[in-house]
Order: sequence, then C-alpha cells, then structure tokens
Amino acid sequence: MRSNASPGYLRSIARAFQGLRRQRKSAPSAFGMICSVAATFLNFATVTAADDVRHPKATPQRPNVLFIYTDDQATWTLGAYGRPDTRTPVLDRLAREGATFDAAFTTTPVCSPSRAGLMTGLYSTQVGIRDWLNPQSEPKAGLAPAFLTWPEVLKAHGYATMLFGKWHLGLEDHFHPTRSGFDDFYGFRAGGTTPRDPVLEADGVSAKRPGFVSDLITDRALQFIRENASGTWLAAVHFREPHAPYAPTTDDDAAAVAGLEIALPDVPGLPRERVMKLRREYLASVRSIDRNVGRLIALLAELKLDENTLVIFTSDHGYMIGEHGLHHKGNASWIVAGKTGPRPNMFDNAIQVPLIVRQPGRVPAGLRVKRTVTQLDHFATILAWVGLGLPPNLKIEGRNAAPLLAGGEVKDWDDSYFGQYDMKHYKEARMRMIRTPKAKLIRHFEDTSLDELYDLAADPGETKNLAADPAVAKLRAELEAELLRRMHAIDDPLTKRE
Ligand SMILES: [Ca+2]
Repeated sequence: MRSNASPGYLRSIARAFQGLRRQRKSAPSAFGMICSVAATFLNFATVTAADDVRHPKATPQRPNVLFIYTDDQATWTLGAYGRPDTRTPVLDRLAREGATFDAAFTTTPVCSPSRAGLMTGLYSTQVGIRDWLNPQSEPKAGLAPAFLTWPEVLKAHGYATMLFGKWHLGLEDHFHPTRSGFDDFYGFRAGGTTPRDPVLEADGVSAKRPGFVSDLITDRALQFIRENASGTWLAAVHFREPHAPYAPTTDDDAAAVAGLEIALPDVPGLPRERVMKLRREYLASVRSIDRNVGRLIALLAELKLDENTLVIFTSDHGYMIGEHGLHHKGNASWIVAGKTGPRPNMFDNAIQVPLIVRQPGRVPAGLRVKRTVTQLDHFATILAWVGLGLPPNLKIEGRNAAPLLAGGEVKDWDDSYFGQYDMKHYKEARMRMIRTPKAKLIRHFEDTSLDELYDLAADPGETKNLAADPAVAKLRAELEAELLRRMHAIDDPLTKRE
C-alpha cells in the first residue's frame, strides 16, 4: 500500500553509503575524502530542487538537520509568539536568530496522525492513521514502513540519522523507527511515558532509566552530535514534554514559572485557580524543553556547527487549557462548570503549532513568515533545503516551503489548507476542515447539525459559529465546494458516503 512510491535508486545509494560507513569505522581519516567525492557525485546523480532555494553563500557540505519536535505544545507557551507570561529565553532567542512562522498548522490535531503526516507528507486517511494509536486497544497498528519518509531519504544520502524520544507510530518491531529511516533509536515507541525515571529503549533494550525524560534524551542527542560532528547528520529530538502529565519537573523548572501570573482566557465558568495551576505546571514542562534546547544549541556553537545546521523547532499540534472552555487538543474535554465529556474540535488553538527555523547565513534573522504551512510541508522543504529535492516518482501532498525560510516568496502559494480528524477514542467524530486566512469551515460528517463556520477576520477567537447564518450562505457554499474538491483530490473515504 505504498502510496508515496518507492524509488529503487534510494536503496542503491543507501547500500553505497553503508559501505562508506564501514570504511569510516576502520579508517576515519579517509572517510571525509570519500564522502566528499561521493557527495560531488550525488550532486550530479540526483534530481535536486535546489534551483528555487536561495543560496546566500555556498555551503561546504549538506547542512545537518536538528529537528526538535515537542508534544502538545501551544504557541501561547512562547515569548516568541507574543506572550510575555512565559519563560522561554532559549526558544525566543532561536526565533530572533531565525524565522518564526505565524501560520503553521497540523492537518490532524492529535499525536499519531500528525506524526505520520510529518514523516510521510501525507494526510491521515492516506496513511491509515486517523486517531492517536492506543497501545492497549490497537497494539498491532502503526506506520507501514513501506511509506517513504524524509529521514529515509537523508539516510540514503549519507546522513547519520537518529531518533530520540517519542515515536508513537507503532509498537511492533516491524514499525520500529529503524524501519522508517533512522539508524538508531533512543526513546519510547508508545504515546507517552512518565516525566521522571522513564522506561526508555536503547540498543533495542527497554529499561527504567533514572532522571527526567527531557534531560535523558537530550544527553543521548548531545552524544550523537559529538560522535558525528565530522560527518553529516539528522538528530530528531522528539520530546515527550509538555504532554500530560506535566509534573513532575525539576525543582528549577518548576521554580522558574512558580509565581508567573498567566493571562487566562475569558470564558464563563472557568475554574480559574485550577486552570492557573495546570498552566504553570504545563509551562514548567515547557521550560524543561527550553533548557534542553539551550544545551543542544550550545553544543552546535561549541563544535562550530551553527552555520551548517538547519534547526527546526515545532510541535505535533496545539493545546488548550481553558480556551473555549476546553482542556487538551482535538479530542479535548470540557473544563468549565456545567459541562462534561469530550468536544471534538479543530479550533485554531488545537491545530496551530509553533514553528521556528534557524540557520545563520541562510535563514534571515528575525524573519516572520505569514504564509500558511502545515506539517506535511517539512518533507519537501527539508529535502530541498539540503539540496536533494524529492525523489523521482514520489507522490506526497506537502509542498516545498524552502524559499519562504530564506525570506523569499513562492509564486501562487496557497494560504488555504485542508484538515481531517476522524476521532474514534472517547467519542466518534468525522471532521473535515477548510481554513483560509479569513474563514474556516468544519463539517461534522457524523452529525451535520454540528457544522461550524467562523469568520476568522472578524472573530479570530472563533466565538461565533455562523454555520447556519443565512447572511454568510454564499461564503459557506464556496468553502464547502473547496472542501469537497480537496477531499476528492486525495480520495478521502468520506466522499464515498455522500
Ligand atoms: Ca501530541
């Protein structure tokens, strides 16, 4: 069921590099020379999309990629997104030194489908992962290794690749990260683990490890970067933080936000004391990320790898603690007085993610990107940025946003985007969404009386559902037509029900 194709040439390139890796172990001094010759060859041998990427200056080799992926992190946790009631000095500095995307989104607002989309550039129905994978009820589900991933392409072109932290794309061995593009894995395959003293897998062995997860996976990532400093590498650091449970954190992380007065959403019936406590615990967890990103960035500086490392910081989806009277993400529950149970949703708070990108000399410092991008776009963007481009015959849905990272524009870039969420845990929902910078339509195929339409230009907080308002019937019809067009374009299973 490989719907994004399997270029056989990748395998031949990978075999060549495996040979180089073996030589590297026995003759490290010769590796650089061999690698450089091989890289020159590959520049001519592969199809690249580098032509549309700005190159302010030539890079001596392909950039390393430090991909930092957090779990359930809202943009309101970051100073860089205009929130003074936060404590994220490192991430704010990263934003000042690089680009911040003001309209970055996930196409599905829960863990596993978002992560599958990141890896494959495909929508949740295309990879067959529509809700988060429940290790208890779905132990045999996962991301089929037949889908090509961008780490797999980097690996085939000589990158040392390693995943640290959360996978959540299958428990069984044939879904292991090492089957989807990573040379090595240090972390956990399921959706979560305890913040302190977690069970983590290293060299295929799972064992309880003393310490905090954020610190442990960063320790291992630092070791990996040091070991591969003279080569080209991808470090995918997938923090479990700030996913629930938020606590415990280190005393230092808790103390950093203990007295913080956090502005709370103006929602009737909000249990303000409880929400404040939860938000402080959540921000303490975010602080553990910020502190550890600081350690990673410091190592890049120490090794003089700043200018040749693309750093991407993002999250799998957004999050609410009180916004709209809800708690959690696309499968949020009510937290306000008088309401209980789940509220499946695709509010901006659930679908928007932070996205900060840095590479000094290539990404302009302080750039704010207004264009709409999604997590599906990382695949084509990263491969274009490092000068590889997409493998021939590959069919993915994500787009190449590399020119945007460089401060440029892409002709006819479409700022509307399509999302899906088939919720099956806690409650059934079949949501399809079309969002433009001005309006958003969410159709609930499980119960069309729940359809939602928001005028984002006049009501960015999405407080007034206009779905049944005759005054906007024309707008609704236009959005609905576009939504159906997108659904048909990807052969969405829900089109079969109409
Ligand atoms: Ca998540």
